[in-house]
Amino acid sequence: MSVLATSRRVRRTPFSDGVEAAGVTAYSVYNRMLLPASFRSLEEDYHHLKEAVQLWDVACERQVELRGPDAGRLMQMLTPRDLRGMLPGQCYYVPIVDETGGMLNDPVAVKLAEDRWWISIADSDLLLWAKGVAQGFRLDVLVDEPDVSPLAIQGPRADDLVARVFGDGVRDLRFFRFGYFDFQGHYLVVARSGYSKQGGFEIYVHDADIGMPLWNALMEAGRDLDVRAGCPNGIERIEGGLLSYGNDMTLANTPHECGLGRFCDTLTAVGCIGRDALLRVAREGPVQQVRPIAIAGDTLPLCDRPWPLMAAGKRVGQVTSAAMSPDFGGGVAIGMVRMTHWEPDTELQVMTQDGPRDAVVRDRFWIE
Ligand code: THG
Repeated sequence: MSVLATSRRVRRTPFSDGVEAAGVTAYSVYNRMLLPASFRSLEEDYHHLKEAVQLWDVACERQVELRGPDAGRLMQMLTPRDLRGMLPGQCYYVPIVDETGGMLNDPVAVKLAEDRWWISIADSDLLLWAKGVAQGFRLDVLVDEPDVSPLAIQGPRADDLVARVFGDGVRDLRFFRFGYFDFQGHYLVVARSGYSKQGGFEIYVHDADIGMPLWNALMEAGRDLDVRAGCPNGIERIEGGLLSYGNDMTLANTPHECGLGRFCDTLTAVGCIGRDALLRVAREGPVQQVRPIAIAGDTLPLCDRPWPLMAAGKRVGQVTSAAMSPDFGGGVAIGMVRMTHWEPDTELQVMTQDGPRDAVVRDRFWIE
């Protein structure tokens, strides 16, 4: 047992007071900011997320704001997803790649206006890359990190809870769309999105000072819905196949290896840095790819390091996220598997720090 020493380098969030009052039991660090990792236990939090509604302090999903006449041009330089059809009010999940086609980040792009975007980033310093590209190409755009902190409301009762605080209008939001909704005179971006498959919203809390008033209002309004503090749940997100940058993929992987080829319009995303490299990848196809992996047995150690995947004594990939699933009875995992062994039903062995386990490649994740 150890404690996390905090300092200015490990930033608190506008919701940290609420998270502490709710009894957070573990933190991670993400974009140099606190990210709650557990409240009661991974399993209890999991069941509650699937049955009720939770508030998630995901302020660590920092925004990189692009503002100015060249904002759209810069955004398209950063991603191979074709943004030409994207309208203000829409969010897109976008791979961000470097000049070799390596994954730099996998954020949600939020188009506020033609000349104003937020990039809601995963755990890497995308601000520095965006500033470098903007300066290197002499673009007319401001790139900075605004005072915007996402608060996610996730779970089957999310619609009822958010409607009580922001009005019934939020019920009409479609997936990955956002609108502006009033909270105490502040018009906040509220999107139907979030890092779970249980449904819900993300509120982009613009101005740290309203963080705790909003947190408290949601807690108060949801008392009879059994609202609780929660956080992205390691079991549920594996069941849903949601990738974690830095864990399931890194700069060493292309989007196609990550199963994100459907978000790459390499032929039409003109201007994208790394487009030539991705054209080659798209033509030849990846030689390894992310796969759902089922692991046999009743227990699993913490997957805090890559676990080699073996077949006939040879390494054919690795598992990078794994947990015991209460609902699916067994180990659920995300792995990167070489093409010789990525067919569904291929039997493998996974080398955990507690010894080998039988594993099998699946044809789909557990939650669609
Ligand atoms: N929300 C916001 N910012 C984020 C995340 C988020 N930044 C960090 C991290 N999460 C980025 N990674 C992801 C990964 C998956 C999804 C969103 C962000 C996601 N995927 C859906 C899926 O795979 O089912 C939908 C993808 C689609 O079809 O467009 O939601 O969660 N603000």
